[in-house]
Amino acid sequence: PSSYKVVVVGGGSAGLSVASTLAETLGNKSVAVVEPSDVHYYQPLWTFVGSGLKTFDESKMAMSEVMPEKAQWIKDSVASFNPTKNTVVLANGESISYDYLVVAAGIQTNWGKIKNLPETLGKNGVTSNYSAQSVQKTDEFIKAFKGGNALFTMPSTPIKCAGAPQKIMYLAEEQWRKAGIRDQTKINYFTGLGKIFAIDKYANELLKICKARNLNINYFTDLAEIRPDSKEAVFNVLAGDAKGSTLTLPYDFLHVTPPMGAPDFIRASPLSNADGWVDVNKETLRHNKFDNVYALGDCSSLPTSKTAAAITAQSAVLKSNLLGDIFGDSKEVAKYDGYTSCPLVTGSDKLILAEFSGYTGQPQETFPFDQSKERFSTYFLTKEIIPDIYWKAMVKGNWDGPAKYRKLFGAA
Ligand code: FAD
Ligand code: UQ1
Repeated sequence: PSSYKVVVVGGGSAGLSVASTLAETLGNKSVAVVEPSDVHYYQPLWTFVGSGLKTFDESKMAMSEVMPEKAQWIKDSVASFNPTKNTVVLANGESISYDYLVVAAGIQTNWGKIKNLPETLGKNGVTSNYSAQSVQKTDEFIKAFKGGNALFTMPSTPIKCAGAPQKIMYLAEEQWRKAGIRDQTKINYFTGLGKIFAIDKYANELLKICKARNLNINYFTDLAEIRPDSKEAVFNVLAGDAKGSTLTLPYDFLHVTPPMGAPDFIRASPLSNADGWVDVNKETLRHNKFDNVYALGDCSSLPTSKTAAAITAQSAVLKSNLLGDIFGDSKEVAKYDGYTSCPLVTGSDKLILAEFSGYTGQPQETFPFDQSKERFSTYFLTKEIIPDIYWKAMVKGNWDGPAKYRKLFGAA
């Protein structure tokens, strides 16, 4: 069987940001990346693609272009893990052994958990920014909309980028207002959770925007079924007096954020915790049972909000600790502080840049101004500068996130 110093599972945002540095440091063919996809997506751009502000092509790159030159790309999926034998088994049955393992396989979108969603997605006004197959339909359906009932959903499960389900609502509302059909349009947001955003500083501002723009927020309501023939959406009511009942609403436009969860092959493995995520120490990113295993990004148990921005800080910590293991140096153990960020786009020229620690629940803002206020500067940064940072630095292993700028600007 083939053998590598480090095997990285997944060539997404997390996998590449780690594999690039490791391959560069450890040399030719010491690092393997197991990744089945031909295409790498910069998914944060999909909010902009779904509202016609960026093209789909700008969100993708051939995997062969972004795969680190000195890494061995194994174009297959991992089917199972044998951490006691230091091997992974591929879908093709082949076994690969490693000295160190990094798991970065992302989160699984569970479309099938909503009745009739797989067959209705991308048709008759039903769409989602959460799939490469339907994100362009969002833009098409927003522009074709002639008024009526528009629904936007957010599930009760953990998801990647917890702000994205509402960002597209703000962008759609703006378009419908500009098209002169706003007074013929009712907009409802349904969330399975009890808050619009986890951190109050940002939630309070978002609620003001919803009120001012007549966006109706419904809490503890979880999409369960789509009835394409009658164009109705059925929600489970999760709390309150009507708990246990269902709510049925007609729709003319429906943006769905599907339930998500740990990937099945991780959940079924010895690496997972009770919830299915790779069970790592929240500061060191080292596995809680297997010392030579690390994880980061959306598939990890790290108890913070799942974003690419969070990975910028996580990858720096992981690389420092893993290279410390390999070279046996006694430098200080690096610790992740839970940093994450969600650029909450609220219009085609403004944004609230939420930055916080999921561990403390406190804001961790980079810039010396109040980021909870809508601004053009942070919109421009997110739309025009951060994508460049992503392609030119992050996937090459050279972006550790904004922590050093935060310090430069004087924050603690
Ligand atoms: P991914 O980037 O999803 O990569 C996982 C990789 O693992 C994939 O390439 C996949 O093919 C591979 N894989 C899966 N299964 C296997 C297997 N069995 N074997 C081998 N490989 C496998 N983040 C932000 O920071 N800011 C934003 O504004 C933002 N907006 C978003 C908007 C939308 C609509 C979406 C969908 C996401 C957004 N995100 C945002 C979240 C961000 O895209 C993710 O958090 C990030 O991509 C996670 O990186 P990852 O490497 O963990 O997973
Ligand atoms: C970031 O570094 C990053 O990764 C490249 C993102 O992913 C899309 C982000 O959304 C954000 C906000 C950051 C943070 C960067 C700065 C400059 C605040």
